[in-house]
Amino acid sequence: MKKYRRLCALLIISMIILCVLHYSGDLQFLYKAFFIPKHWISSDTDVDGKTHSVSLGSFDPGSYLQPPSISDQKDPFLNHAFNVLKSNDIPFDRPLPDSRNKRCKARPFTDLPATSVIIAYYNEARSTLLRTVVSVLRRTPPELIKEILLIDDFSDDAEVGRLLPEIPKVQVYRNKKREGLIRSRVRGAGLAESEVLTFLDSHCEVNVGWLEPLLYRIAESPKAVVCPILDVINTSTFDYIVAPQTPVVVGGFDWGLNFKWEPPPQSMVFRPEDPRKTAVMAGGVFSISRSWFNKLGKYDTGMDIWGGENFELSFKVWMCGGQVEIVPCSRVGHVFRKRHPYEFPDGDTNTVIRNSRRVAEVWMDEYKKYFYKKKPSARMKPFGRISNRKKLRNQLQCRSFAWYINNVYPALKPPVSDEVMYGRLKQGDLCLDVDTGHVPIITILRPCDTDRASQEWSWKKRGDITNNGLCLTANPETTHSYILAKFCSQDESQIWMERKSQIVHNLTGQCVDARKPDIGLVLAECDPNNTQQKWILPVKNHLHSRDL
Ligand code: UD2
Ligand code: MN
Repeated sequence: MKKYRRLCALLIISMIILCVLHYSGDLQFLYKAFFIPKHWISSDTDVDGKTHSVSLGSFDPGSYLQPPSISDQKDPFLNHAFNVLKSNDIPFDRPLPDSRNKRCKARPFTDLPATSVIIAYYNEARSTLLRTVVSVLRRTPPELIKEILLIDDFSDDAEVGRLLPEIPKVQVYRNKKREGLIRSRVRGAGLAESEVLTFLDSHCEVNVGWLEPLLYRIAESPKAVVCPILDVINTSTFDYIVAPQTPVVVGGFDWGLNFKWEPPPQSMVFRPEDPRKTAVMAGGVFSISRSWFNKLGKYDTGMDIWGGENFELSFKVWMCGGQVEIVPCSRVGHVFRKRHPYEFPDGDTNTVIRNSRRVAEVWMDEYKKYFYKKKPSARMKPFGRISNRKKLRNQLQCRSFAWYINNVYPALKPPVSDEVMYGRLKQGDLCLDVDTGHVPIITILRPCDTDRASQEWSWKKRGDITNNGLCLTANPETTHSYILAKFCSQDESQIWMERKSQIVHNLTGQCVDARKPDIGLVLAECDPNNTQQKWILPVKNHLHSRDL
């Protein structure tokens, strides 16, 4: 009996010791040393010149990285739009040339917040994905990285992510269906526990001291959304090509919402270590305070697969009181590809146009007409509901897109246009609209509705009032004093003048009158006292004459 009691006590004590070892972070190394075979690698030099050991836990890179598939051997660019054979040949923990300006090295950073790294991936190559993760662990002081959250966007091969959580700090979440990078990142952000979120693409390599200047800037200015300079990893050779230090390029775009790199405005003088304002971010690699990201409504989860989310986030950051910046002391390499290596369920053009249209409709106010001018087919593409995103913008009390253009991106000039006015032609809460249920199409008054594009009229210098290729038309002989919407023809019947809030028909000298709101708008003798002839017109366009 005594013997039995002693055995029990021994068992309990050893279980307690095991539990302590298991749950105590400090002693975990002892526990793991005994129970799990471990792989260790050495870190690169941190920003302060020190190194640390990086544990890969029980993860074995050798068995993770697999021989190339037959199709990869036949054409190494086929599946990933980069040379996957070359990538597989390069060590997963390779050294990189330190691409920072010398002045970046001397800067001490203390009291930085920690970050969660979020990487969404879809059918990424194992070698690039692993190099992305390992580069983060090797080039970041451990206390600054809380976790690395990988969101597998329902890749064909679920195994790619299955072994990675053996690496300490790495967690993998697999979507139940393909969601696209936007909803995948939002999922990652929802799981993240740190104060700061840092997003990376799944084929990056972070360089020495990449994170500290980003976190430093956010600690200093919590509404700053900060991007590193992106160095180029060559798609064929996987050479790491250091982006030139001068000029540092910043993000810009054209009215079709196509992103481009540009030199910063010439008037700006910078020290090499100063953050630079950028009108938009490239999209994939940046840090943002988690609470700021949440307050801004994260990303628009109505957007699919790829594209447009960088505009949505950049516009709202600027318009709602923050700023988007490039921090030149932070450097991250990225494999820039020439084509999408994956399919888009709805086609890439359709998807990007749909996403861009959501951005234009929610954020670009009257400037969205320039987007449609550049992408006429966008008008025909359904883009889902946007009322919640508009509500969000109202709640946040964000500034106008005109403010954004004038203050953040004055280099983007409106296209030359012969437009004098653009917007709604109103009587009280009613707006001039078309009734397409009739042939010919009649014009009517309808309750104003910002979602109805048919209420947005462009009044040209010559006098035509047009919407979507149709012009207000009245001809006493053919339209019987009704005002119709007909294809624009440059005809006299389509010329209108403004006179003291009245819309006067040039041919007849009569006025647009809403006396029969149910039947349609008509021409009638002008009467300055008739309220049914009085219109609230949009402000005159001061932009159309600006030089380009
Ligand atoms: C750029 C951005 C990218 C994103 C995109 C616009 C950089 C370096 N890259 O395109 O981050 O902002 O512009 O949307 O600024 N992915 C998924 N699910 C998908 C498709 C992609 O998870 O359905 C992942 C993909 O594995 C990658 C990331 O999203 O990690 C970005 O995709 P990409 O590398 O094809 O985009 P990129 O670099 O051409
Ligand atoms: Mn990418």
